Amino acid sequence: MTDRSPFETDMLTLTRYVMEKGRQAKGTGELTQLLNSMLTAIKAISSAVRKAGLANLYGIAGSVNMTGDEVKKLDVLSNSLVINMLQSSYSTCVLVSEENKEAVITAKEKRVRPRWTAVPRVVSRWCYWDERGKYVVCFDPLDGSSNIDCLASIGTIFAIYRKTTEDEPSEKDALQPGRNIVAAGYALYGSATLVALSTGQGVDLFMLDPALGEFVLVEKDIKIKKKGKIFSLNEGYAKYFDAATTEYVQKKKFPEDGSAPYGARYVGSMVADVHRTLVYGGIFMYPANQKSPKGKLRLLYECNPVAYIIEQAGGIATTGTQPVLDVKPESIHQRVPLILGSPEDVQEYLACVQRNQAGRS
Ligand code: AMP
Ligand code: P6P
Repeated sequence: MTDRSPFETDMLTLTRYVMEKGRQAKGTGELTQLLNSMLTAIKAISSAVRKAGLANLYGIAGSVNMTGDEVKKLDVLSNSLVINMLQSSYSTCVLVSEENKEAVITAKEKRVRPRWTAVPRVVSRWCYWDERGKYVVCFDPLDGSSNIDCLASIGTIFAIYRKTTEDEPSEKDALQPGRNIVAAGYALYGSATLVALSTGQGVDLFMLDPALGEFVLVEKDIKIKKKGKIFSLNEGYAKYFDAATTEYVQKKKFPEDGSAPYGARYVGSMVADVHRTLVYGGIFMYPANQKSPKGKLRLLYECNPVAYIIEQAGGIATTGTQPVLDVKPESIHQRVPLILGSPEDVQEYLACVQRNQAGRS
């Protein structure tokens, strides 16, 4: 009788996966520490999101609950979790968060520990060590938080860069193009909690097994369809669309080649819309419009991470005029237009852009 144990005994957890990749890379272990610290924060956020209603976490920052405890908004709590987990990983020097106006610089801790000389009680020298590491992390701790109260899916998004100068850490270290990303990913708090992660060799998907408290590999090296059947954007702004977006959306609704119209899907929570696009194919768009001339989404901690994931999965991510990952950031909260998804769908949109630019010139 074969052993039909209900428990997998050799599951590939994300913690194990990250450690294996770290060993293969023959690194110092700093990035492994950083990734596992990020995953700890994500597990804690997942727990808070699932308990929010019970734990009265929906409240507005600064309000107090019936027992007099301060009620933190979920995104404020999530931000603290990520900052604390990353800074205690001894691998970061600069953090940029959607929740913080300024970059957070990891303190250069001075640990003082007297070393006794031969003469007892004479302090010979002080010891210092640096709790800073070499990585810069840009993150949105809880994207789509306006959807929390209606229980729509929300997410955490992050991108990791190497500090490239010997200067004192500052927000300038975060102003790197997405091409420099070392690792990026997102967590989706939906019907289950999922992590999509890439360290430059494709995209792997992991699902949180609550019984284990671990993320387990569910799909390796996922690739996006060449062409999908879904378009995703907020059509409530149709009045503000530019000519290219208007033309493209019209083509999806009333195909000229007699093919079936595309389906329309829009959650209004970017991680949910991007993940659906990755898994089902199609196109997600938050283009510039008259209301948001640079688009709404933030380059460093929303667009770059998802653009990196989509490119690693064989898709395209563009601002409409250049690949997102080529944009040289000018400020840490800079916005850019974002159009991403299946290559053939994005290329069809770009053809509309070129036609309309030609029409204007
Ligand atoms: P480290 O010495 O840990 O900072 O790693 C040096 C470089 O090796 C990183 O910047 C990555 O390019 C690669 N690397 C290290 N650990 C990992 C990992 N766990 N997964 C993927 N790549 C890694
Ligand atoms: P709109 C959520 O607030 C968010 O930042 C993204 O997650 C989402 O894609 C976008 O805004 C939705 O914006 O203008 O369509 O409500």
